[in-house]
Amino acid sequence: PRTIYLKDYRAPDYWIDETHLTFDLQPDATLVESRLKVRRNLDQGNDLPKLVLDGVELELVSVAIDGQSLSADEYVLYDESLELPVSRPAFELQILTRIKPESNTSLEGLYLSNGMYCTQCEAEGFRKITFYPDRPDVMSRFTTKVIAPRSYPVLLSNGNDIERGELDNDRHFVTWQDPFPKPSYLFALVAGDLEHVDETFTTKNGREVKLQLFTEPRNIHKCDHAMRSLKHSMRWDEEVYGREYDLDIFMIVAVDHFNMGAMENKGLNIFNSSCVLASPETATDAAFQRIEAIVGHEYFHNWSGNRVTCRDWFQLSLKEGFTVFRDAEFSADMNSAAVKRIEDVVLLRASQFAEDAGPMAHPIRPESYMEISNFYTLTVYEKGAEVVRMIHNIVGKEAFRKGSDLYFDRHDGQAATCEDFVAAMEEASGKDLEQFRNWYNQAGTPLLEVSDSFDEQKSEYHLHVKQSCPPTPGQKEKQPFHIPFAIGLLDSAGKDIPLNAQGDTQLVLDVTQTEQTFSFDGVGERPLPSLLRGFSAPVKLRYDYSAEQLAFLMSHDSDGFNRWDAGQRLALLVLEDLQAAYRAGEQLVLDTRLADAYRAVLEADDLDLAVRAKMLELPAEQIIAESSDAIDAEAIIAARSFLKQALAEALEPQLSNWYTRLDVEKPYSPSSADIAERSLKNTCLAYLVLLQKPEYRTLANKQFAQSGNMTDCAAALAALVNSGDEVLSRSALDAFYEKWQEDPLVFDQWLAIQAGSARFGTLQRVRDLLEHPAFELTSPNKVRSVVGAFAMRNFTQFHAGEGEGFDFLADFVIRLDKVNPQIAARLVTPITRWRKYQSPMQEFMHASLARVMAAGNLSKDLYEVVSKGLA
Ligand code: DPP
Ligand code: ZN
Repeated sequence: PRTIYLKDYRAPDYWIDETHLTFDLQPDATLVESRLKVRRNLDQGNDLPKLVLDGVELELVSVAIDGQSLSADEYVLYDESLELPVSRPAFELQILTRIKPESNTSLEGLYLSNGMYCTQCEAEGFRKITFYPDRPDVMSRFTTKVIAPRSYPVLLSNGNDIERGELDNDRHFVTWQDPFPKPSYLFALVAGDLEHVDETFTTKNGREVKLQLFTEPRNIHKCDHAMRSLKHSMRWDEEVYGREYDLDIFMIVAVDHFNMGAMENKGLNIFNSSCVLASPETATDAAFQRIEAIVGHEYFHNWSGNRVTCRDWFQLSLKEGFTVFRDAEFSADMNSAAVKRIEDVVLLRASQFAEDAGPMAHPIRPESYMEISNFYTLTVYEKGAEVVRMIHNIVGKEAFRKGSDLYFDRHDGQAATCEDFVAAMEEASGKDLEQFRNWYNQAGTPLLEVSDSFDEQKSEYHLHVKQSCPPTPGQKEKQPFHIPFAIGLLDSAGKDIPLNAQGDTQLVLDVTQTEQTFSFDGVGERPLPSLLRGFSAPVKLRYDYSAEQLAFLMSHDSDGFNRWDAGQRLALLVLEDLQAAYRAGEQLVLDTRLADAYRAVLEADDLDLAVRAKMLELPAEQIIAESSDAIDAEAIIAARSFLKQALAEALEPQLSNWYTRLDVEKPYSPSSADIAERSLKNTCLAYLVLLQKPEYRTLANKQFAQSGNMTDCAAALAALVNSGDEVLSRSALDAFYEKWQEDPLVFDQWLAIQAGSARFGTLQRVRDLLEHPAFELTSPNKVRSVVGAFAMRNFTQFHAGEGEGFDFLADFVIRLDKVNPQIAARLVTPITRWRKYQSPMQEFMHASLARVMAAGNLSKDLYEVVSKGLA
């Protein structure tokens, strides 16, 4: 495969002013007629170079220019493109192609999902529909006529429905017109036997917008939450960003087979059903919150993505990083802001840091790719959002809003770059972001090493900060970053010390050099620093805290995030000691300082319940792994599972107390207060079932059998499955299956609980699940629920034995690559990180990865990830 470079970007030779499409839908032979108004881009010259259109897996039926059909010797048809002669600077091009939605399992382009036609065009799926300049800087006005048998009553595309009618042979059609020019990746089409719920939204300027959510009839009762979330999003974007919706209709369609979470097609969002459908009986709190976040995310794209789109795919973070930042702030406003921040940082530390330290590491604006699908990553999305958050924090809230207004106004209707965004922020705020731009160019997670000194005589306190960034593929040396470093200083009573004449107790230090010292005077006693408050930059922080100091911060820091983070750091210290003891063959003993700190968390009377639950969660294995240079999986597993068990024993009275207090029956609501209660209750339950006591298993069993909502039911099931009680687990799993086998989204949870269980999800069990009659290799949700849950979220069982799990993954990925390359390339990542592991795990992983390569004939997607993993 060919590598594409950012430095090679060139504006398009031709514009497409209008795109007229007609689809005659048939499962094995859909005809796509496209009429394009083509115009020479005169900025590129007055000559008339050949017109090159992208096209993949298309059957070309005919081509005509201004009504003259071309014969086969007048054009050149390549594997992935069509080259046409041009003799006029403006002309109409007519192309007829035939495609087979039925056999399209890649889920890019036009395909069938449970008998429903749908599309996914981002990033480069449109070229599987028709020949087209499939690049985001070519924006065109689309008119789309959809023809289908009447057994597909609902026919949708982007924009407004302008005409409909009946045709012969029991067929009908609907024509849609989108008044906003858009790139091909935002095109969408849906046809099916769908029901819908309708609502209206009145925009701030009094325009009525019709909101419609389409699903298969069996799911129609699961739309309320998404609809409510949509209205909240629309209001929020008006209030916080001044952004109003711009069409008369906004539609969301739920489909079962979908590679991503959802897609922001103009006026017609298409969602993975798992990210839109929910009812209290079938969806967990986490799902409710995910739905709110994703509905918001896709809606927010209408401005940050659609009205202002990306010039090229290297700029992906322009829309994704910004939109993730927007949806994170939306979720924070709708729910517990502290918990949202904690969850985002956990994701970053557990998964993005690993990406930044692995063979696919890339800056949020990559410099090259073979397959762009591989760059829809945590780096582009989550780190990209952190970069926008840093800008927000550097320029301040008001200037940020001015900057975003300027950006939207200046680039409305354009395909923009990351540079355009930073420039708008710089201009609106008057802040110099020159050095800050390094965040866009450089990969890797920076490390901040902090030490301090106190001059008692002069009452002066000094923070010494050193920054570095490890080498990443293609980038050995890094320039220093501009890192906003939020800090506070605590006195011995745990109170914040004023840090300047104005009495501020928190400052954001501008770390810009490799080494820097910050001084504070008038400090009466040696303070305890609270560093990187609120996770003010996506970096690793090293400061030599003692266990006692961390316990002190856990109960006194005025920054809620840092209270939680001190707990994480303390747990990591303890886990490090336990790993060392395990390796030395010593008996593992519980560090009572951690038990005391956790007890204080349980007993504190001022602590938010949701934050309290988060504070009782030990760092995930991936986070522990990330904090060591050479991962010793066995020691990590032994240390963590010992610690969990020991904490359960030490804190039994408090845990059981909380469980009893919160175990009250009430109608389900996804409010943050109720979510907090369920979260703490189920955290306690998860600890309690580890004690070999029948009473707690009875409790779990009772909760499993009696709870009326999926949050409590699934938590109880997971607790039982993790308890190690084979009989109870089996019978609960069977009962769950009996009850929910007809609901694919609940069935997915049944799969994931098993495949993801440290106790239950063994390799053999995972193999059995793949053989389950309801498992489908063509369903990304099912694949993620079994193989994703095992290889990415079941550290214990995936790393068990002598690499059998890695071999299994290799075989599976080779098989999946023939069906769905995008998902195959994602799933293989765990074994591409082999370099970070100790021997012999490292050799096992490497051998499995090499086997994938040796299988040969890999898709571009999988080839890129595997070859970079082996390089
Ligand atoms: N659908 C994906 C997202 O919204 C890609 N744009 O992030
Ligand atoms: Zn997005």
